Amino acid sequence: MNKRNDGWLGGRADTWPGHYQENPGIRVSADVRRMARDKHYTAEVAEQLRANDSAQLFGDTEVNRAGLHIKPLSPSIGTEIHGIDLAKPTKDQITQVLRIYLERKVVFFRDQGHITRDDQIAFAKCFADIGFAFGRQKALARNNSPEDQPEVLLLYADEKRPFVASNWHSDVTWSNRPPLGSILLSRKSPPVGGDTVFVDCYALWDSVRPELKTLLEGRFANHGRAGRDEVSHPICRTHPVTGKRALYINPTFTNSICGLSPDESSTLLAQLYAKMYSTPEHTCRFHWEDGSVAMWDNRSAQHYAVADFWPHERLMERVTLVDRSKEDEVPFWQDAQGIKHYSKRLASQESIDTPLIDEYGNQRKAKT
Ligand SMILES: O=C(O)CCC(=O)C(=O)O
Ligand SMILES: [Fe+2]
Repeated sequence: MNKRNDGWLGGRADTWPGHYQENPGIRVSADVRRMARDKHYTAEVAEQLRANDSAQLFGDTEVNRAGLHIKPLSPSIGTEIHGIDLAKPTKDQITQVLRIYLERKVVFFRDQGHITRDDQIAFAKCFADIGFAFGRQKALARNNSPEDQPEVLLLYADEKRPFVASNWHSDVTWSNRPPLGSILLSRKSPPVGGDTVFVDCYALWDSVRPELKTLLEGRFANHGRAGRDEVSHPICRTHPVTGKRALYINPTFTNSICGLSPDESSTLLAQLYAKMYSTPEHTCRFHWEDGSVAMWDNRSAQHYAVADFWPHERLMERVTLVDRSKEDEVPFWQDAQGIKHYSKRLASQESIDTPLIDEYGNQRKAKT
């Protein structure tokens, strides 16, 4: 009879030493091996997490001074922000929303059904420029926009049109300049189902094995969709504002890893996806009510709309955010020397003046 030799003792999963060791590490970039032998270090990590959780639960003086209350959906990602009217936010509230958004990767608001499309656009403009459904790409999505408002994307589903984005992705990674985020408002939510799940891509990068990180850092992957030339993006993407690193591949648009054979590439992608999408610790799940709003960061999170609400109606209205800085919206990987590495494959209509590298990560001199 075959015996397991991985230390599994049976019973609860957390009695498995491997699980015990990995578990605290899942929550914070801590050296789990050191934690296993250094009690003081472990106590420091625990203290850091307690302080972090308490800040997420109660907010800090800045949050409270802006009249906001916050509620984390999970330790890793997602916070509901209460006490704001998106039709008339104050300057302080915008500052705090931006801060929480960058830290938590997605934020949510409730009871905003009264806001008009113009209000939604005005709120979005407090943070970024407004794009089209595909960001800078002027092409409109196959879904509709109201005639006079091409910036608004209507995502409608019902018995006859059961469309929903039920696959893991961050938006439009088949473009050289994917939109940085979106603000999605539910005008009509199904009575049950139709939640959206978000995953923390910083945590996904942190949990890649160290030797695999070395292989993936500075490496690019090809992304595409039918009828378009492929583009490439760094697998490990540095967030242009927070400077943190995120795993930036997704099974919806990523076709292959540059510089590997097709077999090697698909095996490695399958391994990465298996790990990425089997860790509920890195996710949060948002249940929509009429008037709920989600504002997410495509650079640090992916999302999945759960397709379990057919035949009910679900109507969402989205405004797409693009970076005010044209340079920063092109995904890059920043190395230890601070050099930003961009893909060289910028289609002519999207090209910008930035230092470029080839798809294998070799730096090329920027034209000055
Ligand atoms: O409908 C949703 O919950 C999300 C849809 C989506 O993927 C998007 O708007 O980018
Ligand atoms: Fe999406």
